[in-house]
Amino acid sequence: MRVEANPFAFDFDIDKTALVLIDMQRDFIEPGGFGETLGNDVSLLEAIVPATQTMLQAWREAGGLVVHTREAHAADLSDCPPAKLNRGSPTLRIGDVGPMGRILVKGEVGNQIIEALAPVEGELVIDKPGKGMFYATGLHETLQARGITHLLFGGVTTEVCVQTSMREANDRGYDGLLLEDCTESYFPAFKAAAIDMIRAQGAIVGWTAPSNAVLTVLRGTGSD
Ligand code: TIU
Repeated sequence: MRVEANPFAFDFDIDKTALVLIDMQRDFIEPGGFGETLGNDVSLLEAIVPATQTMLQAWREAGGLVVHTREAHAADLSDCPPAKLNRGSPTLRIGDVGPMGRILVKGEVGNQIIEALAPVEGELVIDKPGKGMFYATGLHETLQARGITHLLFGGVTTEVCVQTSMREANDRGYDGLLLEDCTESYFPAFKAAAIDMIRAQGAIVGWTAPSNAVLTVLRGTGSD
């Protein structure tokens, strides 16, 4: 399949491609979670949910692999380095108890993927202690075992966990495409800059396209 993308067309085979949704968990999208403790207005991020849901549904219907990630730490925080735990001056730190349970801790209410995008059987759910999806997760080996070579990315936030994951993927030999309307930042200017820098210099990190470009080919009306 060929998707019209920037800076040029993105070719992929569904059987070798995964849709990766980064950290669409309550901690970042709903009030009372990690995103808000950092001083952010979380309402911006909700806006991508309908487009992401449409993309997820179409990808499931096409039979493609779906990977959901969550930024998540063990209850004893043994996988959270002091450099991450003590950074800045959030109102609540990782592991503290907030309105949705302990911040960024596995199993807590806030750590769950939002209902609209909840994983279904057969999909991968990866808990990651870092910003990037490959660090300390074993995901590269899992994707290699399944013959995955291409990745479509959505999720939050664009310039933090999504871009870090795309860069990690790029260095591991994957071709990655960012779905522009399925990703968001607390800082619109950072989202725009991340999109620009990903596709600059002849796709130095990867490609970007609106989700409709992918939906068009999945529905069989695009170029092959
Ligand atoms: N703060 C922020 O923009 N993002 C994160 O801390 N994690 C993710 O991007 N998932």
